[in-house]
Amino acid sequence: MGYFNNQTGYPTDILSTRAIIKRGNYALIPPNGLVRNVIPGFENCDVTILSTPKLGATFVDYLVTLHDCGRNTKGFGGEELETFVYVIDGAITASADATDYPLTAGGYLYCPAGVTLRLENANGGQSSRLFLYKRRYQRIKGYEAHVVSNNVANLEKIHYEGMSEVILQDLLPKDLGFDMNMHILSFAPGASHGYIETHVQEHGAYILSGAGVYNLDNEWMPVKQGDYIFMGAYVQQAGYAVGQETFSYIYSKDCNRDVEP
Ligand code: UGY
Ligand code: MN
Repeated sequence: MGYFNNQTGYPTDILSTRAIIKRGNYALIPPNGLVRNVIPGFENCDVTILSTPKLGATFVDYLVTLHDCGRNTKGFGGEELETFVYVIDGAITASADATDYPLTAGGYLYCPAGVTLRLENANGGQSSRLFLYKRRYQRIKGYEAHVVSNNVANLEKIHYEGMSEVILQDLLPKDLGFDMNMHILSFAPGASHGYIETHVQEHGAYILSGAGVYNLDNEWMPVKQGDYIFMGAYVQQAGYAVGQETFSYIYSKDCNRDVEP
């Protein structure tokens, strides 16, 4: 149920949810239960805020539906904020300051701090869905990030840690000017991580396809396309793909910076 699935009104069964919220640790947020958040600058859009500092994240993630004439032309991001948009489905024009980037499904645009991101639906009257991210940029002397736009269809498919059934795609350059990256990890049915990870970096992950059984904080739970997962610093994490389809998710990861004691 919920606006995101066009299922509102009287319930047909006992109210229940798969959502699990462990602030500062991890969260599993399925599409049922999402609500709209009004954010100045977004017109003809449904916006849902996902991870925030209130959940324990150092970044903010959003799901955005741009309806007919949907747009944010006021600008998203700011002086010290880096932003990233990924097109889940549909077609949009994204702009980095005055430069336009037409994006279709799988297309993305990264704007470094100080470059404003603008969004406009371009899907012939149909809606477009976006995964949107922002974070306070951690500057280091001598390095700069820059605007990046591409489509995942053009990216190298890397065998993840030697496993041909698990494919990694890096959406941003491995350049010290970048303090974060976006990746897509895709598991063939039956494939899994090689081990349960424990690391300081945080992730915000949106499941693009398929289904899996995922370990968060050493608990196994079913997850599927449309679910969002926040993984906080150090939380145990790994997954198995189940069913017939490739289990694939896009996720952010902070990188290339030391930690202040
Ligand atoms: O890059 C990562 O840390 C990634 N393998 N984590 C994850 O999939 N949960
Ligand atoms: Mn990880």
